[in-house]
Amino acid sequence: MSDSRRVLFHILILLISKSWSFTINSFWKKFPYTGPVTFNYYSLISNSSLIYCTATCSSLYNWDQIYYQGEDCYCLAPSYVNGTGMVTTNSSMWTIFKEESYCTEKEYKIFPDQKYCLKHFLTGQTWEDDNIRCRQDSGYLISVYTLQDLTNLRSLYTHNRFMYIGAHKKRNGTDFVWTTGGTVSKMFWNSGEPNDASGTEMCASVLSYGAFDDILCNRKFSFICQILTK
Ligand SMILES: [Ca+2]
Repeated sequence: MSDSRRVLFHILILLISKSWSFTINSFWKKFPYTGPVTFNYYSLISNSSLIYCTATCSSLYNWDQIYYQGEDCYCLAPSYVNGTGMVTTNSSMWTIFKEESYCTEKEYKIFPDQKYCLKHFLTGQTWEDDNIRCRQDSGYLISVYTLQDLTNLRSLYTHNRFMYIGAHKKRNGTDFVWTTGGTVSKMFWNSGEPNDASGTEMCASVLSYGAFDDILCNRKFSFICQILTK
């Protein structure tokens, strides 16, 4: 093998090993977060190229990181709720869709036009605990993208106390983002909110009349879980 061919050969091997190791090792623990953190936002784009995945995650969803394997692309972002939690490697973090029959089994109310079902849990814990409870049902703390979503939420919301919803703020961020993706529309916030009153109001809640307020994440509030349906 000539010198130039040898160099080319080594470059080729390097490229192959790099791409192979990316596929194998591009896992959650690769992400450069040093503190305790839970990845709470995620979205799956099937049959995606790595380039499309990268561009879409960063521009469309403003996610912090991606996980790309095979041709599936996961957009991810960490949450920093009170510095608690751990890096999660559980594949159940990824977006899950269920059949409507699953909602029926779990006693969720089905909203077929919006392709989700909802259930109100009267006894709530912290935002993170409520979020975990929804995940146990393969669901999410409720996201509100439209006025119809808000109407659906209020149809189940029968008390007059705060309730956690599925949005919170990224560390150093100014926008509240939904766990199912996207930012919270300005029209939903109560007048003067989000005001970050204590400097640590990282989680979103809804008031009985349907307006949002940013509040502390460690309060204990009831919540609505949302299961996305096919
Ligand atoms: Ca507030």
